[in-house]
Amino acid sequence: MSSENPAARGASLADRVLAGDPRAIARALSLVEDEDPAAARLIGRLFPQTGRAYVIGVTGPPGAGKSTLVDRLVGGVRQQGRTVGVIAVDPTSPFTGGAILGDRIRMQLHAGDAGVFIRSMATRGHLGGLARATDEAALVLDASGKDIIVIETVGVGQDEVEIVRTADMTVLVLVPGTGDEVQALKAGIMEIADVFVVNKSDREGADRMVASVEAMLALEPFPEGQWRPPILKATATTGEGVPALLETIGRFREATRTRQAERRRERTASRLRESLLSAFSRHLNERVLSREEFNRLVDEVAARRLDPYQAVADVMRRAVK
Ligand SMILES: Nc1nc2c(ncn2[C@@H]2O[C@H](COP(=O)(O)OP(=O)(O)O)[C@@H](O)[C@H]2O)c(=O)[nH]1
Ligand SMILES: [Mg+2]
Repeated sequence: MSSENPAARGASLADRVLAGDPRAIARALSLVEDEDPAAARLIGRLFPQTGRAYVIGVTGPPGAGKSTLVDRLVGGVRQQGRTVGVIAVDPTSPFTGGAILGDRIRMQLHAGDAGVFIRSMATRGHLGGLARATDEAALVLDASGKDIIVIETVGVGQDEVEIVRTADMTVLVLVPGTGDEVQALKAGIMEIADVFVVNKSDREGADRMVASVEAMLALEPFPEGQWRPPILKATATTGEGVPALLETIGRFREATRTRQAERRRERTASRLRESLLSAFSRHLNERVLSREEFNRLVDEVAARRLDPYQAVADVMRRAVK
């Protein structure tokens, strides 16, 4: 199996991923996470076999109960006879390993069930890279034949919003007593939520939280026939509210079936544009304009001997030759 030739190694690894071999999936995810050059070839092999899985993003503040809820969802999805892969992205604990440890324990819950694969990914310091790694990890799980993929991520900023964009639908998990946080979250995460879950409903203040999300949604116009994000209550620790969430997920999927293709196409366009831009800027830096040359250009422009438009035009002429 182990070959000196990475391309050959990639090939057989791809076949094993496609066959759903858990060890191959784990290996593939490590390559993706490490941004190993072999990952690009592997993804290339897997890509034609992807696009079948339905991807659900689960996001919300740390400690909201996302992992507990995802565990319950995994159980529910398995009861429906479908397979599921989970990617837990936790940029907040790259050093403590707390989340990773927790996810090891979660994995043991489903150990021996080949229909479940759970993996944690920590940040490598740059979230842009993490968004790409999450994308690719979802492709690996998709290629491995998982029907449902859940991406769990801490919803705090724009980068996490980017991660969640990989998903076909997004579940935002909130908890009672964080009304102020609703305001804070509003700018980024709120508008991409397709379903709100007020978790820890066994605690004081769940109804107030529901009311404040409702008040916020009331400000937004939802045209006739457009999906209006429902607000569900749940207690992940007991499983209460989980069947309703599963049912809502199914309803959303049905209601947005035609829009979904459009949504995936938009995502494809934006990812492709990003990749082209980054490839082009790499080309520019590595092949066209050395740092010294760039600095010389800056000197010329700063001294008014060259105008910036001319500078760009000159570089572009060399870049596209
Ligand atoms: N009381 C209560 N505690 C919960 C509930 N759901 C999760 N928890 C607890 O909240 C803590 C954080 O849960 P976790 O799933 O790790 O949150 P995450 O950081 O959002 O993934 C754990 O101690 C859970 O047992 C709930 O519905 N009610
Ligand atoms: Mg978690």
